[in-house]
Amino acid sequence: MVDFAYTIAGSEATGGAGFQVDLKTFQQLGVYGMGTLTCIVSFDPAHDWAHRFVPIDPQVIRDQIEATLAAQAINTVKIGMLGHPDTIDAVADGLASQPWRNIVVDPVLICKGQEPGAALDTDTALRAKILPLATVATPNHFEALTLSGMDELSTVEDLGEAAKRISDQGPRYVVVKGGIDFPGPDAVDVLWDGEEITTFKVPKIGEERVSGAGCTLAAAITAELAKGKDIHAAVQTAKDMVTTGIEARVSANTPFDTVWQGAYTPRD
Ligand code: PXL
Repeated sequence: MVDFAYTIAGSEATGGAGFQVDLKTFQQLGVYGMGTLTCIVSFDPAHDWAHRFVPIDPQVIRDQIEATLAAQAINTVKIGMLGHPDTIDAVADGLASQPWRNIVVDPVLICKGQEPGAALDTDTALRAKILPLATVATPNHFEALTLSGMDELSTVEDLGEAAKRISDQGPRYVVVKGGIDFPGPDAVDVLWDGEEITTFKVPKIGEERVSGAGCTLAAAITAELAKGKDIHAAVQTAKDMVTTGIEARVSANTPFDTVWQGAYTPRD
């Protein structure tokens, strides 16, 4: 029997983030991917790869969610980039239309290369309407700082404290991705499961940002939860997939190399 995973996310046309990454990750992990587009991001090669952002009409988002949920009994969804308060309303309504086993929220506040604080009303709506619905949240370093209200995240204890504070806002499980912004030689992620902190650590592969690492991690957690894995096993598989995907990264003319999900072979 096939397991289904659903992504509600934005398109990033070069394949280095968002919807494209989610579907590649789902496929590689052996789950049937379904998806609803929230926005279209087209980098601008003539202007330093700046983000050109177009939101999808909220009614079209509602229609996509309606079609997807009518087609299959789906219990696991990943929420990626939303980008506009009207999008957030459409997605919150869609989520409220049925019960879910797993709602994985990757709280995309800004993309790489964007200015922090570019869209404060969107961030506020995300925190008010989407984060409380999450069963799992996967903030990166910047998002964890913003959502926890902490001044710095420079130790594993800080990452754990941020995860707990974010969990207080709704999500049962919080995975904070330390990434390249976390000081030291290791790429550190922590999982707060409501009772304890688990640390996932591998040596950093280079000191450069790689596009798609965060999306891949959250999508892989989603796929594994869809298969019925528990959160600890899901995060471990996701971490292994991201590490392998960064080792095999694809270079591009964009400012960042991108993760290659196809390099990872699932163990089961
Ligand atoms: O990495 C965050 C992200 C998510 N989704 C889309 C994006 C980006 C960053 O560029 O474009 C669609």
